[in-house]
Amino acid sequence: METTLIILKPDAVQRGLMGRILARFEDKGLQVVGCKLMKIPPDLAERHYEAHKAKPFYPGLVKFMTSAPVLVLALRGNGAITIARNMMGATFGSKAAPGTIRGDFGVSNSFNLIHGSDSPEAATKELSLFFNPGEVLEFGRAIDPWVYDFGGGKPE
Ligand code: IDP
Ligand code: MG
Repeated sequence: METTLIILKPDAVQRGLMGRILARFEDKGLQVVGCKLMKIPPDLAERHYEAHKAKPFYPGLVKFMTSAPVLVLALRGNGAITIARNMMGATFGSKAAPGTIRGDFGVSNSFNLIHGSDSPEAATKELSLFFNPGEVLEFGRAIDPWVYDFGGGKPE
């Protein structure tokens, strides 16, 4: 099972879209194993987007991400990282396909509603940035035997 770090960005929280976006992930079968409403401090936003430090949009991105509260989520499932990225859609709201979160809920390229880890390495790093030890939980769900086929011993 993989765990990915999702952030519902300030625009998603301000526009009252948290529930509708989270419902998509729950409907898909991904498990919420961590959840935190927070205002990101500037140093944390800078570390989270470290890879983009040299990009022209970096200062604006850090300003946006720290401008108002966000909802930080840890989502778990088989292939959760790729599943969540596909559900998010392309980076720019203007280009994201209909049916995706960015494609359905926004038109802006920088205010694009959601962040999701893009690799297992990024997920490990980002989860440790936003969650303290013990804040990402391990628990079974009553629906798990219907979400996954466990006939072969592991979830399919
Ligand atoms: P991703 O969020 O789809 O992984 P990245 O390329 O990692 O996209 O960029 C991180 C974030 O930086 C984007 O989600 C978006 O908010 C912002 N961003 C990326 N490219 C641009 C740009 O060209 N103009 C303005 N903002 C951008
Ligand atoms: Mg990225």
